[in-house]
Amino acid sequence: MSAQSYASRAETHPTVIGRHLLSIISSKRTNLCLSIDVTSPTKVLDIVGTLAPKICLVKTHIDILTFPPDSPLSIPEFTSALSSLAKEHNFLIFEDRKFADIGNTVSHQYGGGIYRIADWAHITNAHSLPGEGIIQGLQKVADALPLSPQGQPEDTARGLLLLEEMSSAGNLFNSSGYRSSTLEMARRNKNFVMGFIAMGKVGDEKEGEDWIVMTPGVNIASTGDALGQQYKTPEYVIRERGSDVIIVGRGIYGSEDMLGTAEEYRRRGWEAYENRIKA
Ligand code: 6AU
Repeated sequence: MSAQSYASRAETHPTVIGRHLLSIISSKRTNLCLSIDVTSPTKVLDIVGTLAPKICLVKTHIDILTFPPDSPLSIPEFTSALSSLAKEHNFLIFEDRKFADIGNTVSHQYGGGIYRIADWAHITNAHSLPGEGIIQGLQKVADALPLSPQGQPEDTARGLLLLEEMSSAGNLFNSSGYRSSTLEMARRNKNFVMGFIAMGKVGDEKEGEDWIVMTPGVNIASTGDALGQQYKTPEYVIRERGSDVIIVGRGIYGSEDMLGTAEEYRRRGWEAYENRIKA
């Protein structure tokens, strides 16, 4: 379990984007990532605009948004509006793309197509199932991003999370060796892999390892949904299991008082962290 503060890890994390995220978490006192699985682009921007002070990260699924011909926003207009909100309110953007193909294919999916994910998402994620080429294919795109003349290094720094575990019922991540092989793959690519999607701490802190772990399947009002999602509380995830970031979707945007509920998740996630580092 990490007893180190977010602030001290913000000085030493091996990736630029990891240091940047940890410093946002520390200065805004929030380890809450808002996951926003609604399908209207304008609604996404409205919700993010309202909840921005409470969050360190917004997690998108760009491919569930609908952009009909009469849509008030094009895809680039949407991503540029989201990027402006991120700059203004000091949070990062995580596109939950869960890449899962060979390196050559994912490089096109990440850098091109209609979404151009690498241009606007600071963080994305991938399955380790296809082997290490997936990391190399994504990193090639990230490394080729141009830095704007007045930009900061973190503006175009990119990071990858590997899926080490999932929250859904009956997932196959416990099959022998899968999780340890995923960790080994991350260890060989430390300048791009910043951490994991997992249910709790990953890696060996005594060996100086520092992975940022983000945990989905967090809800304080429900234990699951009808399609296999399984929920835990912020206290369990952050304090008991040593994760760093809670990812919350329907628990927040499905509630009547979104701002009040987001504040409750922020406070509980933050207190769970403070209790962990003091323990
Ligand atoms: O809070 P929810 O249940 O409304 O949304 C959870 C979000 C969804 C999922 O695609 C995502 O978290 N997710 C992931 C991620 C982040 O990779 C992995 C996982 O194991 N479980 C999960 O729910 O947008």
